[in-house]
Amino acid sequence: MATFPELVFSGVQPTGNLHLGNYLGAITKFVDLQETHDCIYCVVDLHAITVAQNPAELTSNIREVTAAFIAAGIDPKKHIIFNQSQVAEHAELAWVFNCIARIGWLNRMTQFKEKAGKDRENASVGLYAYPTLMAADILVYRATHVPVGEDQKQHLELARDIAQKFNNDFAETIRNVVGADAYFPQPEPLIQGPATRVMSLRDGTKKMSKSDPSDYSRINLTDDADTIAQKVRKAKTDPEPLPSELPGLAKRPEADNLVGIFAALNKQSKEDVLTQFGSANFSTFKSALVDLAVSKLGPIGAEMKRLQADKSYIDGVLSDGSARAKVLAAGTMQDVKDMLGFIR
Ligand code: AQP
Repeated sequence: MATFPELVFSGVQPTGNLHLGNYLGAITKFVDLQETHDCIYCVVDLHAITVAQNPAELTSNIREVTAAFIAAGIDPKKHIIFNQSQVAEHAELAWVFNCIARIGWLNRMTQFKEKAGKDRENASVGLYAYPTLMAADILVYRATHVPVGEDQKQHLELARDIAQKFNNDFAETIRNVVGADAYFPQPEPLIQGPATRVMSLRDGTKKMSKSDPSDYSRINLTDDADTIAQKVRKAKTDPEPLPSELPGLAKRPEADNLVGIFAALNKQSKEDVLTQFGSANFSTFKSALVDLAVSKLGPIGAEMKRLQADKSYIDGVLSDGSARAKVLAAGTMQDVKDMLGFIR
C-alpha cells in the first residue's frame, strides 16, 4: 500500500461571528498540531458563498478568520495560512470530484438537509455540492489529518470514499503516472477532547452556531469581558448542583456542555473538572468559568482586533500563504490531469 507523508489541513468559513465552538472544536487543535506536523489552514471563502453573502462583509470576515488564526497562535511563516479563492485548484479538483462522487452519497449528508431545511428546491447547487469541494480542499494537498468539530465527521467520511473511488477508478493510470497503487490518502479526522461539539448556551441540545439568531447562544471570540460574563451568567442550567462523577451529567445537556467548555479551556478532562466542582452550585461554577473564559479569550479577542486594523499585514499573509499553497496544489492537479487523460 502507498504511504503518504503526514500533513494537516483544515478550514474555517468566513461567515461572521467566530465563536467558542469554532475555537475549541477546531482552532485550538490547529495551534497544537503545528508543534508536530506541517499544517495548512484555509479560510474557506468559496464555501461561504454557498449561501448569500454581502461582499463587503465577506471581505471583512475573511480578514477576521485570518486574524483569529494568527491571534490564537498559528505561525503563518512556519505553516500556511491562506484563503481558498486564491488557489483555483480547489475549485478545479472539486469539479473532478463532482464526477467521482455519487448522488446517493451526497443525498445522505445531514448538514445539507439541516441547512436547506424545508426549502430544498431553493438551496444553491453549491450548498449541495459543499462536501465535494471540502474533499478537494483536503486532497489537493494529499493531506492525511484533518482537525474538525464532530459536525464535520460525515463530510470527512465522504472525502475518504471519494479518495478511494478515485484510486480504484484510475488505478492503471495512477501506476503509470506516479508508480504507486494509490494517489490520494485516506484523510483521518482528528476529533478529540471534551469539546468536539460545543452546544448553544440557550439550549444544550443545539450546536453553538454562527447563524443562531440569539447572540446569547454563543460566546464570540471578539466579545469583551463584560459580554462574556453576561452570557455565561445567563446560560441555561438546571436546578441541581454539579455531580462529582461523569455519569451524573447524563440527561443534563446544559451542565454537560458547560463542564466540557471549562475542561477544554483549561486543557483538562471533564472528570477533573467534576472532581474540583462536584456538588458546587452553578453560581460558583459559572463565576470560575467566567474568569477562565475571560483569561483565555480576552487576549485573543484583543489581538484579533489589533490585527484586523492592519489590513495590509493580513492581506500579505494571505497572498504569501496562497502562493505557497498554489505550488503544492498545482502539482496535484497536473498529476490528476495526466491520470484522467487530459492534454496539458
Ligand atoms: N459548536 C461547535 N463545536 C465544535 N466545533 C464546531 N465547529 C463549528 N461549530 C462547532 C467547527 O469549527 C470549524 C469551522 O466551522 P465552519 O466555519 O466551517 O462552519 P460551521 O460548522 O458551519 O460553523 P457554524 O457555527 O455551525 O455555522 P452555521 O451557523 O452556518 O451552521 C469546523 O471544524 C467545525 O466542525
